[in-house]
Amino acid sequence: MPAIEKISARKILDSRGKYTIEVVIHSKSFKTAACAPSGASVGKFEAQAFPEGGVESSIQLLQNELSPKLKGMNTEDQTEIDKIIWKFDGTKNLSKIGGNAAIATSTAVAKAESKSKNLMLCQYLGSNLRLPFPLSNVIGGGVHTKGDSIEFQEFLVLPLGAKTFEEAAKTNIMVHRAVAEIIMKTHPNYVLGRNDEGAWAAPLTINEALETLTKAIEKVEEETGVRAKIGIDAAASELWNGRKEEYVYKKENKRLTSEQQLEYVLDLIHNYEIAYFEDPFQEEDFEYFAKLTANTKNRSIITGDDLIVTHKKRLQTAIEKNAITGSIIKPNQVGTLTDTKSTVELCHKSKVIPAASHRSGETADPALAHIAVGLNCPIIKIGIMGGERMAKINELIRIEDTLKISMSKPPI
Ligand code: 2PG
Ligand code: MG
Repeated sequence: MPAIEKISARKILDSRGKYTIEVVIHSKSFKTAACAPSGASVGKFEAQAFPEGGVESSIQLLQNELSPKLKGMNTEDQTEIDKIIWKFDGTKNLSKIGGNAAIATSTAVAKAESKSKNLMLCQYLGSNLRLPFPLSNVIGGGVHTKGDSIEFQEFLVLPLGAKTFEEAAKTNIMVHRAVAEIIMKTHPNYVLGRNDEGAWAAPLTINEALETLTKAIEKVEEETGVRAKIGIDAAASELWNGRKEEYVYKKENKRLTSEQQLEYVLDLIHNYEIAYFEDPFQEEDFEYFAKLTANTKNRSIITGDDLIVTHKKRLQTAIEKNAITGSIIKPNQVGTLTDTKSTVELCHKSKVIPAASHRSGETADPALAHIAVGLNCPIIKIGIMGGERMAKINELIRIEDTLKISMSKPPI
């Protein structure tokens, strides 16, 4: 139960080479640090990562104004500390201090408390701990990929048949490798590169990507016996032309109305057995999310990311409208651990599957692994390659090895 002596912050670089913030809580006996990630496909309703003045302005405010307010407070008082952060900020979207400064502070407080109790962060955050299934980006497009990339942002793998986390992580790596081998055969003239999340970037069509991924999953299942399914994050807000009310697929040269998008998504789910579908519609369209959900019960986890932005109120709306069966949980979208926790609690209460998620611009902070386990999220959306993704994967392997806990029940 350390008392906060002061809070300091510095700017560090994220995996995209952009500045982000690291916050350090100083107490008498030790210091704990936490870093915040940043998104590229940012939801309109999420907390603003940095204020007008950028990361420097966050640091100044945090050190000169917020730190004195939190001085002397006990790191046990997470809820109270998070309340003070909101009160100090005074805006609806944390635009004064920045959502990234807020979440890094909030997480560093929890780390300090768990350290003082000699617990792993996940043990401090929750009970009945289970390991999440890693939902991982294998082929990438959208705003995470440069050039003439696939319109959907992410083609993911979900290793539902894995018995341990380590086996699940290994399965995803094997699928990632198999995809490269297949593309090298089908398109021998391509040079393959990796995008912001370590997914393969290749000028494939949506169908080609799905066929490649299907073959790769089958090949790996033949070798290992581990069953896996495909997931998609369409990040459809990025495709949406609000003025014309249509989804624009530039590369595929087509424009779809919401009704046509619904048919298209249903076809994909049917043809490729897509077990997880994130943001199939733009971030304000609860209605079409609900239509899709009504048509896909038990077949695919229809998940809101930009739709929910980890906000309890938006989740409540989605629940009332039966719009989703899954919700992305990105702590920096909402700004504090207390808010993150209460959104996840509402998910559990309402049988919505919470998927703890990384951002496309990440740091090596492994906290997300603990948040996923501690808050009982059966899915963690995380990449396959890259040190900043591995930091979380390896942390989950450590948690599995240290606590000897089992996997969550497969979410679908
Ligand atoms: C998403 C995320 C992570 P970003 O849309 O789900 O994959 O991307 O961090 O750019 O919002
Ligand atoms: Mg998303």
